[in-house]
Amino acid sequence: MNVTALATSAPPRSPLADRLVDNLIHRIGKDERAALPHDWLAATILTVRDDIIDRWMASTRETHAAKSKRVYYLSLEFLIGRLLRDAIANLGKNREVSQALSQLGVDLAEIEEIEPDAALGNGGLGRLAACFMESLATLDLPAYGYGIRYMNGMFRQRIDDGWQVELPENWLAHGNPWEFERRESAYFVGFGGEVTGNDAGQVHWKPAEAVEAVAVDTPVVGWRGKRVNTLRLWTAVSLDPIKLDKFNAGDHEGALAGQVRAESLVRVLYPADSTASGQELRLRQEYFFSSASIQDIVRRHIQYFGDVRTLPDKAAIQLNDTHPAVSVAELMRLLIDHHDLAFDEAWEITKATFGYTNHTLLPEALESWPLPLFERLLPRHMQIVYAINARVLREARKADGIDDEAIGAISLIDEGGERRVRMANLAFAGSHSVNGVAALHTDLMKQTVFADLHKLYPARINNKTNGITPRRWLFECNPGLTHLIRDAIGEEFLDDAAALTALAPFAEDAAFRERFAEVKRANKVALAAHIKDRMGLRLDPDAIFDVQIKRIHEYKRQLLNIIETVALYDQIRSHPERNWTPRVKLFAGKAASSYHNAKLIIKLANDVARRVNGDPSIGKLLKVAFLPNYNVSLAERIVPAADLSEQISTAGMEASGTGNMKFALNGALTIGTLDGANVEIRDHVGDENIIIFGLTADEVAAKRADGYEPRAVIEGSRELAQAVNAIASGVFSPDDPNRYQGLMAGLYEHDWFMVAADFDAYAAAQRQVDARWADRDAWRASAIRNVAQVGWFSSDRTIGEYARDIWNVL
Ligand code: 26V
Repeated sequence: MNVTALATSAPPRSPLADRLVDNLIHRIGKDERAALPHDWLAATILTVRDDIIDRWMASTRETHAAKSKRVYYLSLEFLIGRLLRDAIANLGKNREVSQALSQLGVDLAEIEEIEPDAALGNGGLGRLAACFMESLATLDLPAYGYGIRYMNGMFRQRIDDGWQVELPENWLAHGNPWEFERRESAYFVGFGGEVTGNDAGQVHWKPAEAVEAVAVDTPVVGWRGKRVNTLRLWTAVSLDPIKLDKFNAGDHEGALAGQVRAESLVRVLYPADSTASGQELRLRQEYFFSSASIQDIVRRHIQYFGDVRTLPDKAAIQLNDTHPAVSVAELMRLLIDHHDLAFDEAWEITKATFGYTNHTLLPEALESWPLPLFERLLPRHMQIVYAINARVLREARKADGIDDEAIGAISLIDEGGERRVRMANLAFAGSHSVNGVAALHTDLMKQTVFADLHKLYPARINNKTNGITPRRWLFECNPGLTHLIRDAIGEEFLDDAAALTALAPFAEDAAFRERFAEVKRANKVALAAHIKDRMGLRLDPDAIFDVQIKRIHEYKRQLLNIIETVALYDQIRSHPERNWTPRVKLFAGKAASSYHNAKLIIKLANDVARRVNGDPSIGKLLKVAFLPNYNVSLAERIVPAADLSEQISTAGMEASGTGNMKFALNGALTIGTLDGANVEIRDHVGDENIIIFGLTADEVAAKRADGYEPRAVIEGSRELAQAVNAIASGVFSPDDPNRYQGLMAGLYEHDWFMVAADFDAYAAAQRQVDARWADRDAWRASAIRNVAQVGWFSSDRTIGEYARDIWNVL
């Protein structure tokens, strides 16, 4: 036997490879030969996790030793996506792990692809929470995220004959090696019952029902593994999981009813985003996680610092929208009923501890609860809300320039019609800081929904423009571009995204532009292969990849994009002799299951795709695809491959947007309205490197006030009228010609989202895109300038501002 040959065919395994095998055998219970890809995934996660745990404990010890102030981010959504690639990248172990696995005959990229995508959120608000967690760890700030461990997160979307079908996403099916259940960190959370008082003025709440909230912790690794923080998600356990008497009497279901009821709290994420959902279970979820989190925070504070009155010095609690707003009343309850503080002192502590971030001004998304429901579920909190309200209204009466109408708007109780508790007013009153998520949005908060509260507390509202983590949204999703940038400007941008500005001069460098274009093309080829594989559709990587991916909502105006696509299709057919720019229109996004028009818009995109893609006279000039099941992982594939980013909401309606930032960072040009953070993106990249069109927020407001008549607008635009009428008359739905009649009639009758008003400007902007694309050097230079100028939109910058201005931890 040839000993040398044997030795070279089985090279020595690295210590890491040995650890991988050890974990595979001893923790997964499989040997190398029997291991399936999922077993390798689990073994890899456990191995990487071991390194994380050491740093995790070190981080906690450091925080204790330094007696640091902690940041608590309360959010009903954390859209974290897959964790393995992110953890490996942040630990700087990419090469080491992939080499160790390849020694074992396993491809790292392949197992990364089978990790389930943790979709514990709907959209922007949830993804922002995930980016913030990563930046908090990166900036070495001691922080905890608090939320719910949904057993089923966001639904999985299937497209059946063009229609959205919702299926449960079983992300925990193979277990979750990232998480640690902490049985010892458990709290009672009560609901209902009654409140009694004694002669000493003490109040006692006796809930009718209670569940136990149990902590489940996931480590969050910062860039370069500097710090590991905790994402603490609550699960619910029945206090009486099985009633043995019932079970023994043969009532097997009744015996388990308690556990089923407890579990219902953590079963599903509400699959709505900006649509109202007035359901009792939602309020129960909000209180469940708020109460457990506030109890945990207060317990930790007492344990380390002894005195609840120093809470604001050692804890900053940020409310991610109003979903955790009942926390304000919960902290008041604990301070007054359990720690014997007077109301006034409790109130000062509460305000000094909380900050509130608003993420939408859409009236249907502003949470309010019917008073009888709130009172029945949370009788003690109802009393506290009344007491807070009395105090706020007393302050309002004393202030200058606040009339009765303003008092009505400031009140925590909406008295118009059925009485309701206004969660935004509760959050505003109970916080020392209230922030918007982009400059325009913050101005609109002051002018509209919060105008009177702003008059009463003029120092409270401030702006913190959103950001995205460059680790996930550049380094991990676009390694090609990352390497190219590093070759050009060195490594500083890896630790400070603002240093990307050094790339700007390379826009003028022909050789660099060429390499930049090669990277983009490779990303497009990879996406095209994925789409070919999944949908059987062949795309031309040299066409413009024109992308709109986000939740489907009328205000985001996917309909504007689709109607323009139809108009373009018409134009190409009428003038085949013109020099058309080949385009690929990509759409992806989920619609709230109860949102009829949003689901119809998905069907329309699919109907248009079928017709256009099947029309041989169009050839490669236009292709349309609706990619099913949009989630974080799909975004990570699409974003690096985009040429054109559609950010076309009705001005004044998109609070910020964060997809806009991801695309610009990956070298796509934006076509967009002056809405949300688009305004600031334009300020950073410059007018020449973005395509802005359409009405401004002020113009939209003025048009609405003046009485906008969309019919006249549609009839005045030949291109628009033809497209709308074609859709309405069933050209794209021959199987059901009336399918889109109602949707199109809505445009004629009210067009609340001003699709018609902006159509001509949008179509003209698209032709301007074609013209720019024709000048390849100019397009590429613009794309490079986008990359160079949007480092400011790093969530590190955003978190730095929160830390300094709101949390006082810098
Ligand atoms: C509202 C509701 C209402 C009831 C049922 C469930 C549910 C879930 C989420 C929401 C909040 C919607 C607000 C939201 O997602 N806002 C988005 O926040 C992003 C981060 O700040 C921002 O970029 C987007 O512009 C904004 O739409």
